[in-house]
Amino acid sequence: MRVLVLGGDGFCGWPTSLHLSAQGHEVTIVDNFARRNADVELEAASLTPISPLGTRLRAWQEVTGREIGFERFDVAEHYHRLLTLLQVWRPDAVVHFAEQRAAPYSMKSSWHKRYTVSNNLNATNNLLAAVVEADLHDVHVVHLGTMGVYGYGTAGITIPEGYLDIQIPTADGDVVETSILYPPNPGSIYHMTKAQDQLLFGYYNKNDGLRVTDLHQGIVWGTETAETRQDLRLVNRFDYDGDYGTVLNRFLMQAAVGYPLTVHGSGGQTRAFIHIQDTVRCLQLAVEHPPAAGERVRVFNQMTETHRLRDLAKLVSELTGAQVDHVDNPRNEADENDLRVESRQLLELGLEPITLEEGLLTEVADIARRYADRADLDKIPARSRWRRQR
Ligand code: NAD
Ligand code: USQ
Repeated sequence: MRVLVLGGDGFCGWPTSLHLSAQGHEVTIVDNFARRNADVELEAASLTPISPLGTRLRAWQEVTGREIGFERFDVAEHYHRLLTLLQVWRPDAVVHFAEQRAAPYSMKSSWHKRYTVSNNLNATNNLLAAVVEADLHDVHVVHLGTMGVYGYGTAGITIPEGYLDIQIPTADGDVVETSILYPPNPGSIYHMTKAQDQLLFGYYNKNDGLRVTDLHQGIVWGTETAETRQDLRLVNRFDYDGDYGTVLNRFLMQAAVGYPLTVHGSGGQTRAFIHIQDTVRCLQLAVEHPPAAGERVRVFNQMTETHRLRDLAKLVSELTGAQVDHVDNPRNEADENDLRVESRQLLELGLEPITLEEGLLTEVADIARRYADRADLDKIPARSRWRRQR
């Protein structure tokens, strides 16, 4: 298949592009390097020494003989570049990673809120409008959404895959049965853009019959995949800073450099997780199994397990001897929540989940230790606050 990967230079997009290419798909990446530019803005950098994209692509060709194409433009701004690419290249599937993905970054200031909303919603709307204008009604749009659209209160039920079956009592005493999008309850401006993306998908699916799979992904951990391990120039990024670093990778990195693990508040928050190797496998499964024509937007919960943060910190501490520090929580979020998630559909397509086990945790901590001299400890504290301090 021909697969266009929007945001293919990022943490999930790069290993996904390599994995799809390794499976024999023809891949072209689009990226505007917004993520690399955010590193410049934040004076932070990936713990692993990532190569420029040109070097990455040449290395992949040298190692495997496979070519991955690249177009540099902004999906949210350069509509006609996107339209022309779709018209000329005519992909079978478009994987859409090209959004600002960090909740703390989205909450840093009004500029960051406005940038995140305008980047994410315009990128998604431009893609959908361009698919319609290019008359590519069979193309399969695969979007990376987030588990965070459901919110992190305790729902008291197992969170379904996207839709909730409900019964509504009518005025004449009957009951109407219907299925609605699970009520969104986003916890940051970033998560809110993903909740709004869902409405865009629903609308274009209803009006234009577009085929869409929305992957509600949990927090990704790990860094390397089978493909990125093949050459140092293919190494994936490892974010650890207070804006882009996600919790489990941060704990593993902190343990590796002897920094006390930064648990926000009580650590009673429960979240969904998935290893990066499973992310790329899920993307392959989603791309290779498009929804039928006329099917409603398909939603998969792309996660393999849930964990309470203080349990994760304890596990990492027991493995590495790291101290655990309960710091003030800069976010506005529930201190404790339970989380039960339905995630059958990807398993039915053949996913064999990689779950948290010592070997893998140690491997990630080893990578962090290998590059510890690149760490800037001043970038570790999470300084973006959800509420203005008066
Ligand atoms: P990332 O920031 O590393 O990658 C995103 C890529 O998209 C970057 O290379 C960036 O330069 C590019 N990009 C952003 N806006 C663009 C635009 N307007 N035009 C062109 N390129 C643009 O993020 P990631 O961790 O790889 O996440 C990818 C997707 O997966 C995001 O949509 C994110 O919401 C979702 N997701 C990530 C995680 C996670 O834990 N990393 C979990 C759940 C969902
Ligand atoms: N947290 C800590 N200590 C830290 C960092 C975070 O306790 O040092 C806590 C946060 O307060 C939060 C939880 O860990 O309760 C998760 O934070 P995170 O930064 O790991 O993840 P989050 O902000 O939710 O965002 C990440 C990705 C995002 C994706 C989301 C999936 O950056 O792109 O959508 O995970 S999910 O969480 O399922 O919504």
